[in-house]
Amino acid sequence: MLTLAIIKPDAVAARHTGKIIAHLEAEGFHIREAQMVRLTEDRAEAFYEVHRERPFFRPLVSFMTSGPALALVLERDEAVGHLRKVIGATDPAQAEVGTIRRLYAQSKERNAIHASDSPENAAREVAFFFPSRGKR
Ligand code: FUP
Repeated sequence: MLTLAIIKPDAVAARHTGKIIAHLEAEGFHIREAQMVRLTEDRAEAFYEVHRERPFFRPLVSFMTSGPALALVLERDEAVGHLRKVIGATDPAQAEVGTIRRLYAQSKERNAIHASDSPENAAREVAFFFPSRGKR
């Protein structure tokens, strides 16, 4: 099963990319695609469309367009659920010890990594960054 991760601009800027990739590989994920991306405002808005009406939408788009990020397609059994466990809660203060967000995130807004939250969203998000892989 595939899922999508994004190492976000805060973690790339802090040079945590290598440690986060090592953490993902140690958790059994295979990296199937990887691309440094600089999201435009339109692309970031489209990616987070589901959050458009939330108060944090504009700051989220601003943060996600603030610098380069690394889009990854990861493969493992139970990839979606396992990656969610490995990244931890949205707010690093709530995330379990040893999770990527607890280790590397600065705040709920600048939280180091994105992971698809359902198999349906994983298919959409993989196709969003890597259209040649198709939607399924
Ligand atoms: P998650 O799936 O854990 O990334 O969390 P959500 O889908 O709820 O939120 C997506 C992103 O919006 C988060 F990664 C960071 C941002 N966000 C905020 O900035 N403030 C909030 O209160 C909630 C989310």
